[in-house]
Amino acid sequence: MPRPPVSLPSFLAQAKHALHDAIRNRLPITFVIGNESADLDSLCSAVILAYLRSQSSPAGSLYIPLSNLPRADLDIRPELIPVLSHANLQPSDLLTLSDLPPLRAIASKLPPENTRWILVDHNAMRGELSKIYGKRLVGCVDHHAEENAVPKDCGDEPRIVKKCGSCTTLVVEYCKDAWNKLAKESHEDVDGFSRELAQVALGPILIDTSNLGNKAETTSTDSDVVDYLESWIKSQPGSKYGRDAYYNIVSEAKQDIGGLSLPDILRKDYKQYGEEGSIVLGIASAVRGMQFLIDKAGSKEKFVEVLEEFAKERGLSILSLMTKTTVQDGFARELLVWSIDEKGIVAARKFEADSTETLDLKEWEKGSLDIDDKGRWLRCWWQERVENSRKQVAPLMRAAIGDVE
Ligand SMILES: [Mn+2]
Repeated sequence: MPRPPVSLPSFLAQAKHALHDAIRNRLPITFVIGNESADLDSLCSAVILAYLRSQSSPAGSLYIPLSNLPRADLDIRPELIPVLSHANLQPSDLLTLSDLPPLRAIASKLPPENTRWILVDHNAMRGELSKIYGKRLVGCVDHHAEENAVPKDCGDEPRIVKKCGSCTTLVVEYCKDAWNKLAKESHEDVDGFSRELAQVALGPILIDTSNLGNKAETTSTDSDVVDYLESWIKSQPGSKYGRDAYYNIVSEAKQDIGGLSLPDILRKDYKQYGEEGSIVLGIASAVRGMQFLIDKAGSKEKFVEVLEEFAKERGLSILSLMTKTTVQDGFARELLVWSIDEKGIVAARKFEADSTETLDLKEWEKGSLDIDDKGRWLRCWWQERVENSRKQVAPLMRAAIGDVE
């Protein structure tokens, strides 16, 4: 008789143990890792895919879900708490980069040839890990632009890159048959594991699609998967679940960045592109508006100083900051681009020339943040095409960089 699926907390404890064992004894291991912004979507996608693949693997293979961030950065993601709590999990139960050997020793303690990597919420590895493990990709499930880094034929592992509001939607869609089979075969506490998993999956999907309300991002697959997940929860007698209420709780936790410092807000949802020696671009995304962030810093001058320090610490040529804010007629986006070296300035100007129309960029507050010094260039705009998130803006910036490199 098939064994009942283990609970999510037990699964994560098993995964942690298996990872340490693999490091100690040089054993083969398969990771599922989200992108380096390590947002709710990335973190939950990795846990859900790894869990369902592990529980339904006939050979009993274990997939290790790895959150693409250092352990300390879990603290700046308060939105994890209301989502994970439904599965009796805390953020500290997640596996993070801090569970890996230190970078200087990683290639000997965790030899690339012993590892397989499945990417979720991205489809090309970046940063230090990619230099060591970038050739060990065996699958991906993602909703960003195709980067052709994962082999086309992934055999038994998924290779999905398709437009969707949330990567978690694609993970659930891919695993649905395995999930149904698992629930049917196991007689013990079926509703328990499915209900908990469904709550964890709903968190990022509702956040990424603005409660299925963002028409530009939401697809019919997102809505279908939300219906599927809610059917597990609602089948529970006495369930108090309400979609709006759940969305509001998670969304409020995510907006609650008042207690964070400006550098913490910048690194909370941050992605970096390009290698050392080339034009390195960083894009931070914030859930509050530019004026809130300026007030946080104290003044416009201090705000720019924090940006400059953040960019220098990371060796960036260009730092971009995307914000979301509310204005009279609803939701608005602001876009800031800050270049601190000559090659960055050339690329940033190229982006301005190419994308002002595409993104419908309009001068922000009479250009009061803009800088045109020797070796420093800053522009801040209202981005009137509010439907374009970093998913669309990053490729435009990277194309401008590619044109001048
Ligand atoms: Mn995503």
